[in-house]
Amino acid sequence: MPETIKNYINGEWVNAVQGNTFESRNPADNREILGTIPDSDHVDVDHAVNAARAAFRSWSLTPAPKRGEVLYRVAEILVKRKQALGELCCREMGKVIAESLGDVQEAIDMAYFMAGEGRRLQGETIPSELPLKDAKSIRVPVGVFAQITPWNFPTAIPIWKLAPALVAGNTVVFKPAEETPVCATRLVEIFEEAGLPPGVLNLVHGFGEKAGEPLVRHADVDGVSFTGSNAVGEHLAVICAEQHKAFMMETGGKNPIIIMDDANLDLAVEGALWGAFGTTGQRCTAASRLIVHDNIYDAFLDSFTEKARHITIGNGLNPAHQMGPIISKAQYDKVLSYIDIGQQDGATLHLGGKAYTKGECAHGTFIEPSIFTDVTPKMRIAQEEIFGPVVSIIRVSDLAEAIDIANDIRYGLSAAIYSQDVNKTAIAERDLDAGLVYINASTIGAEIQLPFGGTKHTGAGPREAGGRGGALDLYTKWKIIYRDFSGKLQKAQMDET
Ligand code: UN1
Repeated sequence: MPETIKNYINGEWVNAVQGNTFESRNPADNREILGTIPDSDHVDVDHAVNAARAAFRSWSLTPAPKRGEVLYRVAEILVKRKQALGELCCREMGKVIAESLGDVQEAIDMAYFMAGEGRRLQGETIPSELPLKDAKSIRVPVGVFAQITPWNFPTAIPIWKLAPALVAGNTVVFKPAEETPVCATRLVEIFEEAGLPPGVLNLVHGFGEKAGEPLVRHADVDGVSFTGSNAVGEHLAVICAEQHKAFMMETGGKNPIIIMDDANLDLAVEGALWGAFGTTGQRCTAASRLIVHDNIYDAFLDSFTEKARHITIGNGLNPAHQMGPIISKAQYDKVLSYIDIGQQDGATLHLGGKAYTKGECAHGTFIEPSIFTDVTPKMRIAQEEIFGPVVSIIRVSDLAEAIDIANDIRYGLSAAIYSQDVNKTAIAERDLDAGLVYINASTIGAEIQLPFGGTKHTGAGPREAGGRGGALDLYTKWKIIYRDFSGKLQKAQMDET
């Protein structure tokens, strides 16, 4: 029997008011239904926002270190449940168990990190230009936040958003991806268990048009944090601009790895495999373009292809499997259509390119690791985000050409270079236009204590993760306090002292 999942509003677990539901299924085996999920609409959203609004004053006045202590307890519970949450992530999202456990670990890291922010959250004291007067800046919470999260990191990304929002004193309505609602529910249960007061965090399940958009548009929502597609993000950005809402979006990537002729070849091959096929290519940080120097091209391609051919595909709960399924039939169709587009545009399908349906995999949405060669930089497969196990290899003859091609896309999330020449890596570090640059490492593996996000069409607004310079810049606004204790009228810019 699939579990009956509920919304969480004002500390109560409730069905959607209209009583409609949808199912969450295992993408590795679509016969397995993980839960029956409330298909919420604007009425449920309204209840959740009202609860968040009502809880805001008292939560914002709770001392930040106390708010941080709730997150500390969340982290402790996540540690205890890591295995169970990892297995659930694997069943609901499909990524292999080692990566699913990594997803939970990233959530743990963030919960501990933001718990500590409860004892920092500092502003500055700055000298006044006048005597007997002082000045300081303090961070204050923004208000009620709508947080809309993707399915590809069903544990980590919700905590990336929830932990900084809550420690900063905001209240939240959380609308998780419709593909991974059971994972989201387990997380909210943990916040409840950790002692978060009713109304501070509310969970509304459902789909973008019926639940997500009314949430973003709601007059009582002060800020929106969205991770997902560019199309949706850009649509929400317009709404938030019109309504003067705090906003951040983290959207697409088309991340390159440059492999120079002086690279450590084995290391570069390993990094390229991990970047291209880790998480079945379903990371916004996935490496979908390999920009390879002419002199090392054949050796690289041989080794890379050989290893990609041996990647084991299947249900991620089996630790022998290295690559799991594509999240949904819609994504699966999209990835296969890009494989057609690549061939129509004249690239050579060098490996893979087909659905993988052996044995039990016939019940899931699996695609083989797929490699395109003879790719030119302007082809659609080299420009557009595919979000699947498809990588394009582009041949170059020097570093300047490699960097130009790396930057010649609308995105700028992550970029990497493999080279043992310190001068070349320093130039790449300077010139790669991306929010994250990796030297002799793959495009994936960002750590939560540093800001995460990118340039150009990859996102807008403050960065995710990190502390100051990152998420806290979204979840707090500055208030500047001037205090005059001279007992007389002093005029800035005019009084001679
Ligand atoms: C994402 O793909 O949306 O660096 C996030 C990484 C992970 C986060 C990825 N730590 O790949």
